[in-house]
Amino acid sequence: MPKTILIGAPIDSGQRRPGCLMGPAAYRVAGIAREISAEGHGVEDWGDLTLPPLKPVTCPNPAVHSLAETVGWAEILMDRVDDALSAGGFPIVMGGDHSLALGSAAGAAAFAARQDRPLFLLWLDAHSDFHTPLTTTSGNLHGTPLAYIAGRDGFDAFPPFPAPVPAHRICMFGIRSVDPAEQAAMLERDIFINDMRVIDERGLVAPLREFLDLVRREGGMLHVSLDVDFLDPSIAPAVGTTVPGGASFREAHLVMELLHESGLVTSLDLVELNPFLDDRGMTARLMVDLVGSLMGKKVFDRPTRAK
Ligand code: Z70
Ligand code: MN
Ligand code: MN
Ligand code: MN
Repeated sequence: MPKTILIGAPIDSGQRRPGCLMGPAAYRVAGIAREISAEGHGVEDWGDLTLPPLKPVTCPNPAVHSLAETVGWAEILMDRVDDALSAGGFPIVMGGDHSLALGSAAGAAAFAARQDRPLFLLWLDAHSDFHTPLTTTSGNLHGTPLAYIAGRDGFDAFPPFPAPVPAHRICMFGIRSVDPAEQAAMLERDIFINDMRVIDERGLVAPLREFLDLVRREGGMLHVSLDVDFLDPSIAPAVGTTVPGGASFREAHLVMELLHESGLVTSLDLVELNPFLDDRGMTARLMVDLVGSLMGKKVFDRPTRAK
């Protein structure tokens, strides 16, 4: 495993409720660096990014807010995630709301394109985040990154996505809140849509393994974007929009353990943690604990079973 590079992205502008900008500090207080080094990995903390000077941008949809800030964050994140990968690192972007993935995934895509490797996306989220700036009705750009990654139109204000990710290389996992415009666009494409209905019926191991097998067969890089609301709000209350019926403590850890065993994950986002809404740090701690599982922490250290 390459050394982990922590990148703080104190971003609030992709939605309307303040607090996510405290996320990076909360992850550090909850011991994210210690958790990773305890698994025997090197860790570097590159500190928190700052917003570059804003450029004038426009959008025909009057609902959209904070477009210039969101573009500025995307540009700097794209550059830094690409830098971290180019330095041979495993970047973990500590958010910040989910609009940060407009930049982190673009950085991973730029790097993957130079390596001539396909990029895959695993979206662990209650939401599909498949709006474009033209279709969003809330105007919250944290609901758009997956559409940008998939190469949908409407992102003229943003840098062109380096190598749009074909739908069959995108896997949504845990979704249970999809707007009509998103649903229509998703149905036109061949995305792996593992909503809660699928997970209830099949469990999560089989659908996740199918996707990971594809990543392995195609020699891909895998960017994982973990939204706090993937988790059930009873165990992860520190999030602006709580959606009932999320992943349990055990399911979430199992996902992370399977990802660790696959050895395929090359970059990670931790998004939507709002420490102002947390209950004595329980959500920040759980997210850090999940990072531990992704880095190899096991409840009981048995030899890895053949897949
Ligand atoms: C809705 C919208 C959203 C959270 C993403 C929700 C978007 N589809 N909310 N993550 N927490 O406003 O576009
Ligand atoms: Mn650079
Ligand atoms: Mn999200
Ligand atoms: Mn979400």
